Amino acid sequence: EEREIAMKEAGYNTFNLKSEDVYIDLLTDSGTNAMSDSQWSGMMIGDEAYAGSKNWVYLESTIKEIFGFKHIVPTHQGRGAENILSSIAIKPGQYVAGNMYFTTTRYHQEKNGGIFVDIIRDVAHDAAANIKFKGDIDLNKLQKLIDEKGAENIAYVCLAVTVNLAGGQPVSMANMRAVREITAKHGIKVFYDATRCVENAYFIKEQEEGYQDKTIAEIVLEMFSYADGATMSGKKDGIVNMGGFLALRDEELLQKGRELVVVFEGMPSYGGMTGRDMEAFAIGLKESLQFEYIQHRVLQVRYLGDKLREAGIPIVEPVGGHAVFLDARRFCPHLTQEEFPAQSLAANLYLESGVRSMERGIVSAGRDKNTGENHKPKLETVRLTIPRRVYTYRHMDLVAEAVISLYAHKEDIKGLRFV
Ligand code: P70
Repeated sequence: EEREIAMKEAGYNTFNLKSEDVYIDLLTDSGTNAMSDSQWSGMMIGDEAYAGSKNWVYLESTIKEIFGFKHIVPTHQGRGAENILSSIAIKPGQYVAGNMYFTTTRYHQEKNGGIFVDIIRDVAHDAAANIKFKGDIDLNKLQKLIDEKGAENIAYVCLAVTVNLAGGQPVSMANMRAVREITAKHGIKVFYDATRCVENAYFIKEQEEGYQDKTIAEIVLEMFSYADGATMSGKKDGIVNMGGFLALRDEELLQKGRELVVVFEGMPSYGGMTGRDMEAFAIGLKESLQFEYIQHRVLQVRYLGDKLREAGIPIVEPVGGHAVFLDARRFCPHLTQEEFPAQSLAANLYLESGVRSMERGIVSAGRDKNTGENHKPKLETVRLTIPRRVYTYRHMDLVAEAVISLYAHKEDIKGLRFV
């Protein structure tokens, strides 16, 4: 009864719930990580100087070492870096090609006059297709875009590792290398969204030929050797609650980026983070590269996915790095997309169990600016996102039981309408 009241008050929108009304919180893996004892002790040595904090010196050198980039601009979180990159690297009217979109990333690209083009392989839009490296860029689509629009009209390629909205799907090293080769021929820059890059590296080690004997650190370094720069939300694979950065090779872009960070984020030696945040971020990045950590992370997510699949629950295949996505189209075949099946499924999962999840479908996709019509994405999903180092396998059992028991009476899930 309490959950019914809470969900109604939240307008059947899981974002509007109070966290104290939530039992197991799988809304996101962003900033919800548990920090280690080392990170907490790092918090105690915060150097809160306005400029030149020693924690910045440490964070900067750590990022340079891990990713191999020459220049780092700190930001308060990922979207701060996206704002700066989009402002300095896009001329109005230019195309920005990406392997599917992410909401904040695409917003900043479009706000700066960019025209987003999705060049992910088609199969990434098919929830049921169980194939490796589903996040790969379709090289033919990339080549076609260059041939049709001209290299000078493409601002850059934005390559996300992993692809969040496709289900946390990784990109293969072979694909990153090939994208580099094609773009280099035409002088087009490539910027990565590094947000979940360590999870991506784990998949490469596990599944791509020739990488089994490499360390996660070696794989990450090779991945970014094919990029001109990157934006990162530290709130995911940085294992912190807040933080981010923009990495660059180009001096000219760096100069422009440093000018903008001052007005949007803070000085180029903190960018919206406190000294203690920067210390914890640097330590978190190092910890994320430990094989035992990242293996546990990815396998815990997969454990939940396996349990659901075995019970016949329709999920996005294969299970990605950060979440299990319920396929709301197959879960609620009695609802049309305009009845917001994923939104309703997320609300009903909360009512069933107190588990909070996130809609990733027609509501998240937003509306056409000009016509006001809903964008209708092919993927209509509910994301069960696992925070890092927070929950146990027993919690995963409970989540699986909740989904399975809801599935047994799925016909009761009603559609929603906007009021
Ligand atoms: C999520 C979060 C953030 C994110 C991301 C990728 C691949 C950049 C960012 C931005 C938080 C979120 C954001 C918008 C709507 C819902 C949820 N993803 N790139 O839960 O980073 O949040 O630090 O600005 O996934 O997936 P930041």
